[in-house]
Amino acid sequence: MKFVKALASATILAACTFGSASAADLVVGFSQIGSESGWRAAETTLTKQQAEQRGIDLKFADAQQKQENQIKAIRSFIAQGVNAILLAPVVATGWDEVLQEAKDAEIPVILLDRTVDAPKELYLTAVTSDLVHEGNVAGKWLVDTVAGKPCNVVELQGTTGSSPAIDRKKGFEAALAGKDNLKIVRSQTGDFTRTKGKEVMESFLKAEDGGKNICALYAHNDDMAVGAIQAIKEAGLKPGKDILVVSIDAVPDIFQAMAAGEANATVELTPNMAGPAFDALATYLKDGKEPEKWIQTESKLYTQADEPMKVYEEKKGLGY
Ligand code: GZL
Repeated sequence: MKFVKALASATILAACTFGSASAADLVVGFSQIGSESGWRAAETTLTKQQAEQRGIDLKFADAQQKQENQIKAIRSFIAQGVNAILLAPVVATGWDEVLQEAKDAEIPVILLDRTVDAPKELYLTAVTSDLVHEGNVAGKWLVDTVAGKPCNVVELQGTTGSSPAIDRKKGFEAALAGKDNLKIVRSQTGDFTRTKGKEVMESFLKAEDGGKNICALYAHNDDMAVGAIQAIKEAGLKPGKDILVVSIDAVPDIFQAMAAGEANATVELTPNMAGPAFDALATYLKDGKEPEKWIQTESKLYTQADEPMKVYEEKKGLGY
């Protein structure tokens, strides 16, 4: 494998060295979590588009939300002798062994949109947003919006053990620290899906006097928020008014809800993580120059004041 690898890399390096425009001949394995949310589906679409534009042969594996399937896919990519691996890790732990196997095979791994609790030398770089900051922006929006009034908050967490669920919770709680008028009264995972988000919100409403005790919902992604909005309406309450709704991703559907007055704020997460990843990979393969360990993508707050239907139209075509 080593010899084949070296030959392949030499060919690629030669191509790159002589300034080939594309990353022709590159074979990259992509272990994707699944299609749990609109954002995830957009990330997959854009990753395939970015690969195609660059002449990269992308080997795609959908893990159906299971870490063992991701580990199997990575091992298969190693056996195929790919030139690099993209990994969107479903959870933060349990990656050291398989990442070491990729390193031993001299195959660089780039993390997309989530991080792992593993030594940084086991991956080339991570392309993610600042997940703590996203939660903090959402929390600060709520603090400013309730302006000192008492407010019981319910929280729909992302996938248990995933870095966004851990960090978005941390950031949100940091924003509420010291604000005695704001209290998180219920917090449970909705696994980043609409269905589960609706189900868990129904249980929150039942547990909190039909929702009368709830002033706001913080959802770790828009898909859970959209599911919860349905539950709030079915309980006879007005989402966006009786219960404020703040979430993260900025997918098109949350802007439709905002335009209808049923959602209040979202923090944008770009689904184009692959562009920066492929750029860093091309530089690394060409010059051997290692990128920073973290390539951070922007986070931007959107509210009802930001012409939601205009944003909806703009986003509709972008991979969603
Ligand atoms: C966050 C990303 C999350 C999105 C969800 O970086 O991993 O996963 O916010 C998706 O929509 O399920």
